[in-house]
Amino acid sequence: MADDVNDVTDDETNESSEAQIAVHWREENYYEPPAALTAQANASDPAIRDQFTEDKFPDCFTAYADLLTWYKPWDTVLDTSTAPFWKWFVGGELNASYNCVDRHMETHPNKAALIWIPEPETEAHQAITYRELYVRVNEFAAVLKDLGLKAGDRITFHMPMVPELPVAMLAAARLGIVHSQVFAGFSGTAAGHRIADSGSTVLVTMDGYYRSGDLLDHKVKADEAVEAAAREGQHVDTVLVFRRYPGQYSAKTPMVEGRDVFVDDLLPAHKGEVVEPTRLSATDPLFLMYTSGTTGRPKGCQHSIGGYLSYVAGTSKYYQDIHPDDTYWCMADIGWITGHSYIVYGPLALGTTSVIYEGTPNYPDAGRPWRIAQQLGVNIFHTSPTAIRMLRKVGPDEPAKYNYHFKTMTTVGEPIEPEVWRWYYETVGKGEAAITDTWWQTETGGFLGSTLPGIDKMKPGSCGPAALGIYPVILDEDANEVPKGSGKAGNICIRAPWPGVFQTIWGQPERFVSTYYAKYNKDPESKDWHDWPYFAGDGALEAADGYFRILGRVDDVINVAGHRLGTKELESAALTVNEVAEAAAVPVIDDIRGRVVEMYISLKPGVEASADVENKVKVAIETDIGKIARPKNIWIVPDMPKTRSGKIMRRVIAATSNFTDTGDISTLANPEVVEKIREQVQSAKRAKGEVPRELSETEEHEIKSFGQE
Ligand code: 6R9
Repeated sequence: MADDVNDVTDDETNESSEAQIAVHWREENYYEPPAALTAQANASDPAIRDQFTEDKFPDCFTAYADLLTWYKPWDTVLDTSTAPFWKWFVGGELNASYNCVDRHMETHPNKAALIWIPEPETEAHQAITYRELYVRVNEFAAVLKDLGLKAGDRITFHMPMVPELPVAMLAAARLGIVHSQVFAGFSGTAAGHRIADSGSTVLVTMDGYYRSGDLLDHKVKADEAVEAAAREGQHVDTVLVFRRYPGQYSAKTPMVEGRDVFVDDLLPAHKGEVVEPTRLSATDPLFLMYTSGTTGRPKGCQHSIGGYLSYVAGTSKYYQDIHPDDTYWCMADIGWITGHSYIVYGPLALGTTSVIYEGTPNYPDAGRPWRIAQQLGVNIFHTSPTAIRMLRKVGPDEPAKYNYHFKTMTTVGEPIEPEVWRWYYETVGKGEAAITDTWWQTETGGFLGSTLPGIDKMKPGSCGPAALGIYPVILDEDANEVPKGSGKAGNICIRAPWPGVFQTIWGQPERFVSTYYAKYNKDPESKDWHDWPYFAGDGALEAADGYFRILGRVDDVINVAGHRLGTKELESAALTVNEVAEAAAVPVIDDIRGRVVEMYISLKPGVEASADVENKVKVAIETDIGKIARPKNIWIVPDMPKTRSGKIMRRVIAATSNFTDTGDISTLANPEVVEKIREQVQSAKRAKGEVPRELSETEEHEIKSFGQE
């Protein structure tokens, strides 16, 4: 496969030519890891790093694979013969469901595997023991088997944060069915595109779920999804509908005869049924996780069974410091990679207790997370900077009111500001917990950069050093290494493969190579991993102490509250509105959500600007992608600033939306429009009180280089 796809151009690596910027920021003080944590930590001796030095690569990662139970051990740790489609633990056989369920059921059946917290506080939480999980996973696997699904088939889930989701994932994994969970907050249409892309014939959903106090009708999205998939030529035979309250239908949308089935109607026929886990190859795919990129088509990142599961087990052990007796709560959604790796697969592979919360963190008030922590005795906590900023804003004094004790706390998804970090550390963590700021991606399966919580000093705003066995390098545009301590930023790359790295983009192997490997590859024929640095698409710099500070995306991706939204996807959605001639999405710095989207629209000749058109654009984006992508503002402008070749200059409108200097506009075909747009947008924003604070140097850089070709 690799041979004919290596000869490609780097069509998605259009980062700014000034990626190598000098970045000056105040060096933050170090915080020592808490002594009590170190005393019990899985990684308590700095000598652990010696086991992962480059001369021990790739064999060092067998320490992670050894955390799993294998039917058959591997013959080759790393096979690079189809570079850069790396193969880990080749020849090995295992089953992810067996590793996350059966083996713990054998040793500690009565321990809670999952604790589910419904959003309404009037509903009791549900603890699901490993034995119960085993029963539920087997019964649902029997349902899937009955539908004729088998290893290698794909299945799409569009499920909220309920225990039925991990049950369904583990049931699919049991049979080798490749699951693709789409975030429940995404629209039916977005789910439909992903069903079509993956070629799924079965969709699994739920009738409804709670979000901020409302019981949402979620089933309606299944109907939209099936239609959207059909438009792309993919037929869905069966929609399996879990009911939020078994036996009672919570949605208004009718069931479709012959296609939709309630899962709770099917289960009794499979009561107590056992489905033997399928022996699968380590290199078989476990799941797809879709994410956004530079083009409109989402990327189905394909993760392997053996490499991925080893990597998330190993990193959960050393970086989250998970022990079997811990109560671990990651507040992320399972619809994102964080939930797959660090709610379901990592923690369950280690046999711990993983908490799942249905709702929003501040429902019914900003004390909710800390009440849950107190009630369940959560001692490891995991969330995003957006959630921390929001909880800090709405309830800065809430954590002190509750009696809980965290030993480690993770943050993931976006850079965290030092002030926010300090609130997390002092107020949420009560000064007792280590913070791990973990940098990684959907594509990478697990952490790439983070401190080891029991060993390393923390530095607010930096993720810390490279994770064990990960060898990053910062390269400039000419592939020169940007030395650590130089105060200069560049493109962060990972020199060597690691077991958690995704295997390919489902159905788009050329794009896999061109987006992630072509940029710094000198010989497309090379079978030597040294020739294939992984291009992460993030700007970063390395301080003299070897700690990395991640600056953000260098491609056309807008990171909203830790969720990656592709500008092309946003723009294509806007362009489905008949009146719209052109659309451009840009990021705006936001104190809670990190970045939010603003959309610029120009209309077809003869069409008048109106609130109606604005509304249509908003609805189109919500329908195509989901409410999460809803733009903060939609600006209907007379014309877009363009280059002479007709390309929209996104950096100019981004600067306008963020009240920063638009930079050089002398090369524009229509420079006069810039002033007009500025006047229109900035006066409207002033009137709404939306003038942002002064931007930091790196924020300013991001805005100024946004969308630059
Ligand atoms: C796990 C996840 C990946 C992008 C990534 C980067 C940003 C993630 C970060 C961070 C600064 C951190 N990012 N963690 N930036 N500090 N600790 O978030 O995956 O949704 O694919 O996003 O998020 O820009 O490239 P994903």
